[in-house]
Amino acid sequence: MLIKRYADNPILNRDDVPYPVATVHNAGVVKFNNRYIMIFRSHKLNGRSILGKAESNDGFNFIVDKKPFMVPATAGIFKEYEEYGLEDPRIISLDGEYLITYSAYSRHSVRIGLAKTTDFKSVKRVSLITEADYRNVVIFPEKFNGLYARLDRPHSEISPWSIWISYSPDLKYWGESKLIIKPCQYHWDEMKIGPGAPPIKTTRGWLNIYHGVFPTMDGCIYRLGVALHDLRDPSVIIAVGDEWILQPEEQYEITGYVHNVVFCCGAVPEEDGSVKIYWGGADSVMCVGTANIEQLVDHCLNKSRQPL
Ligand code: BMA
Repeated sequence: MLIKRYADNPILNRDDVPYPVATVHNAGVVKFNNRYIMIFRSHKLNGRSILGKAESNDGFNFIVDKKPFMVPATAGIFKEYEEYGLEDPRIISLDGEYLITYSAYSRHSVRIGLAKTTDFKSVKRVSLITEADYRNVVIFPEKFNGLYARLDRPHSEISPWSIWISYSPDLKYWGESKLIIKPCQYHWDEMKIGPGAPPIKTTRGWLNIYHGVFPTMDGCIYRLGVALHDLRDPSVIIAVGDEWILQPEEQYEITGYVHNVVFCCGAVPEEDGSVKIYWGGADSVMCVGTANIEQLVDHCLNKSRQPL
């Protein structure tokens, strides 16, 4: 087992939230002032999503804030593009700021919003960084040749949904986009893939924990896998692990708001070489497990599949 599930999973469910929600899932997590900050998604009782915040001393026991952290904007350009809700946040720390990317839903489809905070008390929206039909955008926690880099997941009607990379000088204008990993036919990630947690720097490359989807007669199964990107040029894929690292197996992953889902938006590397991986179970609850970072890198390298 590469990932050891925490014995007291799920670590958060809707009863832990002091305002009415149907779910607590798909959270970004970072360390801030030696505490763990989690920004999670919740469905409200009308089916639209908002983002909540929880804090922890140990990364396992979280207390949820009394009020939501981000709800759809009520003014400006964000109002128009967040009307249907905010989903699946990812958080990174870069240059003394925390950057939060999230899916912004509206009658005009889904695109990616970028917000910044320095204290997790106030949050400032920066820009809508994609056009329509993007989800799962994850920014690297380092720049490359002075440019920000992000993993993208545009939608397509003529090709399975895949992982791309793009760059920006200022977090606002993005380009130099390139396809880097595609789903693999008749394989656990054959239907679509998408970035999961922000990439983790290791001596052998950037470790990318991503999700892959397989269609069955009983609906889709969401699993997690890993890929390794070149340290200097993250558009170069060193390896993609052939086998998944986590699949829905526990009751809280198999049944819920959407069955058979493990979905990751955050992972926290620790100084002892372990990583805490956070995932939403069945789009209903938050879960955590621990893994050894070097073993995840070995998993990519020892048995790989083609990236494209
Ligand atoms: C994806 C997103 C995720 C969700 C997953 C499983 O398309 O909507 O937020 O966890 O489906 O329902």
